[in-house]
Amino acid sequence: MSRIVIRGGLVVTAAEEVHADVLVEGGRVAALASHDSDPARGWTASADRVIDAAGKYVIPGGVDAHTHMELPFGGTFASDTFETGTRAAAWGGTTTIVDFAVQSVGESLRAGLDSWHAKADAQCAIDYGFHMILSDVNEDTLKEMDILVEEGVTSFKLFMAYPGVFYSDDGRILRAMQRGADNGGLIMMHAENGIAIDVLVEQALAAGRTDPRYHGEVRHELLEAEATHRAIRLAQVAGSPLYVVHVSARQAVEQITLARDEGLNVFGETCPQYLFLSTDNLAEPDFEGAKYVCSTPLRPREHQAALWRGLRTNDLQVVSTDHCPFCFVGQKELGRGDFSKIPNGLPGVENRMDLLHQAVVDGHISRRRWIEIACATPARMFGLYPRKGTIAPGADADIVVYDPDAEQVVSAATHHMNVDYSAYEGKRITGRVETVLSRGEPVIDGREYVGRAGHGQYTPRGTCQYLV
Ligand code: DUC
Ligand code: ZN
Ligand code: ZN
Repeated sequence: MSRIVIRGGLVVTAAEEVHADVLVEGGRVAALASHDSDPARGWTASADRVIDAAGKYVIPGGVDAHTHMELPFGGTFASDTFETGTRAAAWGGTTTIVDFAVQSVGESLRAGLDSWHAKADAQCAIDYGFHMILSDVNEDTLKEMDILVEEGVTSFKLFMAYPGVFYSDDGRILRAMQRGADNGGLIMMHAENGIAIDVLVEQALAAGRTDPRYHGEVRHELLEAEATHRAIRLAQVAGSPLYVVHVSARQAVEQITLARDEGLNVFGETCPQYLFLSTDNLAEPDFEGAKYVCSTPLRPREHQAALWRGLRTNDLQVVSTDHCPFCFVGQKELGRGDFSKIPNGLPGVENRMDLLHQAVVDGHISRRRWIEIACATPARMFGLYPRKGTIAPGADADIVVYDPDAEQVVSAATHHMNVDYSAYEGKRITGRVETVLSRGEPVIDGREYVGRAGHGQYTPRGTCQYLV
């Protein structure tokens, strides 16, 4: 059994910050001891490998609970495969992803899940689990939900947007929520009023408003807030918890805050693009705005303060990426002359941990909150804790040695995601991943990729750990 000691760093978890040496044995965290204490010296003497973390942070690997590798969308596919996307995730300090398997209309959940397993099997550099997108709620698929929860697919995404594709009406949503209330499955909601949005899309195009920036206008912030409100009340009626994905509008945060103040089990996720980018990007000339088309859309800059505040007050609990990359050339370009044909999604799985560290540097959140929203809470929310999301005896040794002083400039020229642009091109960031272990195996070693496709294992999940 290999023994690794990570020595001399500041161990940061959601709960505490301690100068400790970490002993890794057989892929798990075996023990922590005060730096250079007698036990720690003993480990160092007998270790197969000692990683010097002096001056560095030793943090749990990131848990990105919202990715879409190879997602079919708008006549094309998200450009990262499980192989390229999980490798890029590791470069950015993320050691677990939870991706969305898709049930298409008319198909069983099992068929959708099987095809996602086939895409991911033996391809991943890091561990992964699945949520299930429910596109067709009916008697059979409701029954299948119970089986999936038992098997470790314990969360289900429903869409109030995208009529004709992923959309579920309120009756179907209510039924799925009732089932989730019974079987422990967590309902994740894409909260935008897609029926109303489609009217506005049609009107905008008819009036010749075809540029990417109109994507943001037709997907109105009040239509996010309205859908968020409706989802909350449907969940309340069903007696089910609710997790609202990719919250971007200030008014949607208000709805979540209100619900939580009422004592409801309502949770909210936001993403780096809503914290760092805005409609200014969507309005970039020469169709460059297409690079920033995602749904929910980017909002005017003023909304960012409400998102940061929500993260500080715990009205928002998780930052995931909604990583769903499409190349500018050949993919985003499908929507030249018609913004509604631009595939929706942004790359980001490699950038999340760094951008959130920059938020620590900028004073938006504390260091421990960084780890809480990016590692511990997503692990708890989706039934992976304490195996994932922390550094504690018994946890998987998914550990990142992070240099808080390194300077980097984000660029498509140096990133590892399979996409021809970066949403954060030219952004200066303080902090950088140096070494990444996944279950004790080095994946990134001193800024060198030493991982392999197939190391990453499918990880069945328990149910949400925030429910009593
Ligand atoms: N939003 C996106 O931007 N892309 C994929 C699906 C979604 O809901
Ligand atoms: Zn969505
Ligand atoms: Zn998504």
